[in-house]
Amino acid sequence: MKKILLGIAIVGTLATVYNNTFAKMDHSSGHGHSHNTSFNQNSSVKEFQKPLLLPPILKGEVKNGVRTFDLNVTKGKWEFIDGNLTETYGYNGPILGPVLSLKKGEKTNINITNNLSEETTVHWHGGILSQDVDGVHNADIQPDQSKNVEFILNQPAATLWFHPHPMHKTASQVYKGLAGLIYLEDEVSEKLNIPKTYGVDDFPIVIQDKKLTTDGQLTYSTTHMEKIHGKSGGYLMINGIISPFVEVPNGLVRLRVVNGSNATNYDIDLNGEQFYQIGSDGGLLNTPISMKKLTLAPGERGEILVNSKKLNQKSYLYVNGKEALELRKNKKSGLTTIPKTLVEIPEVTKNLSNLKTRTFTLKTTSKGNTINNTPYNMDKLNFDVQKGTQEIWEVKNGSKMMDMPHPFHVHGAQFRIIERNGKIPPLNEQGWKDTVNLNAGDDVKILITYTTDGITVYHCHILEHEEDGMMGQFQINN
Ligand SMILES: [Cu+2]
Repeated sequence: MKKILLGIAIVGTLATVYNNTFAKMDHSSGHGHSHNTSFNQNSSVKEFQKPLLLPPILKGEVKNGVRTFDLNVTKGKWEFIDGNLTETYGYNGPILGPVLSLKKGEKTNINITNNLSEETTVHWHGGILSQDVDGVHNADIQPDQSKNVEFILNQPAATLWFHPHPMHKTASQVYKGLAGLIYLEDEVSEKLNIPKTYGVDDFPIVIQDKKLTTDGQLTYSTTHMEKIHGKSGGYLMINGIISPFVEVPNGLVRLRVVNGSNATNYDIDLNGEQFYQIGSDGGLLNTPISMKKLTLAPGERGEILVNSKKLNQKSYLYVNGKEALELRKNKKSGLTTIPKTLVEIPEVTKNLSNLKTRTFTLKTTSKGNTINNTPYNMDKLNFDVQKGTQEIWEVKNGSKMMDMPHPFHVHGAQFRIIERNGKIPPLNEQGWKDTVNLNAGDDVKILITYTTDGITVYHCHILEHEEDGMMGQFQINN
């Protein structure tokens, strides 16, 4: 009898919280853009009591020089809120996925099994890969089917990630939990004296926000407003945990931050304390960049070094002004010296005037989401290019009325930002990028080189915009 009563009491508490959620949702959608997203106050969650989830880091099994992995796309249950099980998706587990530890130039073989009751694909975001393995075209894996994918990543060490990319199901499957990381290392990154002990001084930090329904589920649907503004708000979480803590050594701590949200831009800071950005989407930067705030749009990554010696015993990583992760110092000592230089990134040549320029205007209107006023058509190529050529792409956010940011993502390439609104981009945007954020009215020029084969897509990484048509495709001719 007592037990039953207790059960009712818990349900009662949850219901209150979820009602709160709805109040917040209405508030945030009414105010529009994701940049000012308000998150739940987490009154149902004991803050900073749960440790940060550390996904297993897999080195695979080397057979005949090929590093092989098994990746099972599964359904699961996850306790976002204490005492409530939410139905989720995950790779090899109930939520998110493992970290695949890969080496540049090495043959990688991944055996994917789909244990969902709907089709899925796996896209290797940031990987310079051709159509046959990119996980977009003809890539559907039906329920209970397997697919074997083999590729070589011949690109600098970087923190990449993988997520589903099936037509019209990308947003819902990512939202339900499918996202894993790739730690790509090379000879340069292995020699650098930076934190690299996984779970000790080197941590994956996947930031997301998700709304739970009144019965605590992640049921995915989009209102008309969410098609315009993206699905944003609800509970802020790091690696699938609301308000976790992590123990860090006294010294340098490396955080590999991934914006894994569907539609929310995150401003990340340490309440005014300085930190250093050492990596962007496609690799390490030339030199560590001193910063007090890092902004990441959906799909973007940023690696940062935090010197915990300068922090209190307990301090916080803030996301959009909210304490998101408690950094708790343990008794271990860490590295103390930040290297002056990291990697050599070729300079973007000054003589770009003979390159062809293409223009892409991303626009959200009440009628829908388009690039160059055209919604995505899977049966139509928007243009074709010759393999090996370089072009300048001028990408514009034309959604002036809507004031929406659009993170522009290109598959199968790492590009460089040449100009942001007519100026040299900030230092932390001068490295390798596969996703570039455009605020309303922004005009960004990127330098892109085509080295892959087949049909490649580009799209807004607000997943609701992508699925509504803010995507295009082109053919790279051999
Ligand atoms: Cu967009």
